[in-house]
Amino acid sequence: MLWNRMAHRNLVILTGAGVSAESGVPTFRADDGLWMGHRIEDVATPEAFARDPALVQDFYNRRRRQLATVHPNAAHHALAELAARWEGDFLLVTQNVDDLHDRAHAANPPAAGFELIHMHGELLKAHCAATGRICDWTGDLAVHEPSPHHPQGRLRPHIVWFGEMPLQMDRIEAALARCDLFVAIGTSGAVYPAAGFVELARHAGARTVEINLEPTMGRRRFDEGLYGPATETVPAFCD
Ligand code: BJW
Repeated sequence: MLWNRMAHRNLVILTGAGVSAESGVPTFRADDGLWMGHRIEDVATPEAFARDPALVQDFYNRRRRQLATVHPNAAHHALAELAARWEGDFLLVTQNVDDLHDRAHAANPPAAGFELIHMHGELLKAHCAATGRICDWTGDLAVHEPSPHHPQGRLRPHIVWFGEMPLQMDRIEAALARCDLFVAIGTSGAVYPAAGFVELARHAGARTVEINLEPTMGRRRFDEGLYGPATETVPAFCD
């Protein structure tokens, strides 16, 4: 065990693309900066969707299909096991839009104080552009998919694009304000507001730990770092 569980009751863990990388889901900011042939900034904005809805729907349709071919890895399962036995509050905030954490927790139901938030949305959901109402969506979305919630509405991916407000920020900020252990796993810290969570946790007096393949640009903001593939470091950390 790498940490004293008794000294920490309120835990917040932030995950990013690195936690799903070994499941076969590509990360966003690999060396070439490309994501399925696109710069993420060119497809993950409301402006891109208005300009070229076919390109954006196709981008998310391909990712939704790919999700059916991947599985949770040892890091997702270690976090689910931790959630099953954690006695305090445990907020798992993921920036990932895949459902790999959800599947791991479904196989290992969490204790009462646990909550999972997808702050950047979910690939397997769509929302009505007119009403904001959310529905499950496992297949492809048509370019102008009619909304079941509004006669003139169209469905779009339930994804938080650049310039849009991430989801459930009130709950996340409230948990950070009282957390005493904050861990960021597999995220580059390139995107705000998630990149600023470590500062909110530090302000609350929390111990802060970065777990990543390699030290990130934000390494100095953390008390400690643990480096290597998530499928090895996360189970070791959670043990
Ligand atoms: C491994 C590994 C292995 C690899 N094991 N590790 C302040 C300053 C400057 C700009 C802004 C600012 N505030 C807001 C902005 C604007 C903008 C922003 O941050 N822009 C930046 C480019 C600078 N932010 C926004 O627009 C956000 N909205 C917003 O701020 O609203 C206003 C607001 C104000 C105040 C409070 C609250 C709100 C919205 C951001 C939406 C991000 N959306 C995306 C795409 C949609 C989802 C999708 O299509 O999938 O979300 S962008 C993309 O980046 C995706 C990710 O969730 C996100 C983070 O990426 P992540 O997960 O960190 O991945 P990578 O690839 O960057 O890193 C992977 C890491 O894993 C690396 O470190 C590897 O080393 C590691 N790794 N293999 C362990 N095996």
